[in-house]
Amino acid sequence: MESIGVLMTSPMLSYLEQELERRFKLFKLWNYPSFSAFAQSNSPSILAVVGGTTIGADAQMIDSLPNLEIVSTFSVGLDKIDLTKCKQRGIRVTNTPDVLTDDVADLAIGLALAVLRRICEADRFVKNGFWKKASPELGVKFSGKAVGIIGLGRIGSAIAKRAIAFGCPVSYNSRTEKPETGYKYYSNILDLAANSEILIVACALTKETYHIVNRKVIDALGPKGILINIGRGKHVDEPELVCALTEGRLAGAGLDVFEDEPEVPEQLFGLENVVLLPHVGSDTIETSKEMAELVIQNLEAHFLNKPLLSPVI
Ligand code: 8YV
Repeated sequence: MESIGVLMTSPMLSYLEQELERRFKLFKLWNYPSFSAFAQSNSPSILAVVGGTTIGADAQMIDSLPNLEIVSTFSVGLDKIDLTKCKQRGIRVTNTPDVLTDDVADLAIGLALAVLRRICEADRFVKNGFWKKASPELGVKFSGKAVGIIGLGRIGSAIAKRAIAFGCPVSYNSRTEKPETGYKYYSNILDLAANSEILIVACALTKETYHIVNRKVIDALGPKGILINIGRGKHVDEPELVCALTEGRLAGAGLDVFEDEPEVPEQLFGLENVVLLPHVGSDTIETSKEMAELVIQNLEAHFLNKPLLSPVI
């Protein structure tokens, strides 16, 4: 397979890079001044694209690669891939489901605990030497709080399982009701928000879920509510969120993702009721390696004419 041209769109994990380099003819997009500069001399060589959450495979990229056969993304999220175009061109698409579910669900609960129990603030309190002079602020109890989950797929279900273990009643909104779960279903997101103390975004980003958390949803969650986002930044109307947090219309937020990441609204930097993470949902040593293996195994299966391990298309 050493002669098969694979385009990696951005630096993701050095292990993935090394393994792709060992097996294929790897092109690293970030070594070129622009995509067009890369495409001018290399586009016919590319049979596979390995994308991620920063750069996937958009219409322009797909159109410029006449021999593209497969897009294998180092992510479960598919929002950076033009799936319609891939379908039209008969290009296969794979992602990395299941292997990252536990980590992302763990982080959602971790963010909720961090915001409510003021873990980051308390850490700074100790490290800055304030403990000898003052008392830390009281936190808010997490166990037993009403948790609302937007999207009850693999990750949403794993969050629900964890929340139940904390004694939290769970309700959810998703495209279809899942009566077998026993959790309360709200077909209307406003009703879900109004009946939740902690609202967690765990759905896929699609045209339908863009800005699913808007001003109305934030106001329904209310001044005691906490928003946790481990989905995508574009699920939330960010200026509205910033406004609600600074005006005290929302109690706090735990955010792993942002609308224009790595840009983060600076107004959030000074807020103690907000915990900000640099999109690290699945970033553990164990899971990153499993995601990389899945990316590689999907590519190898494709080029050996074997069934794909995690096909999307
Ligand atoms: C990131 C994710 O890929 O899989 C996804 O869709 O958003 C995450 O798992 C990961 O955190 C890369 O940094």
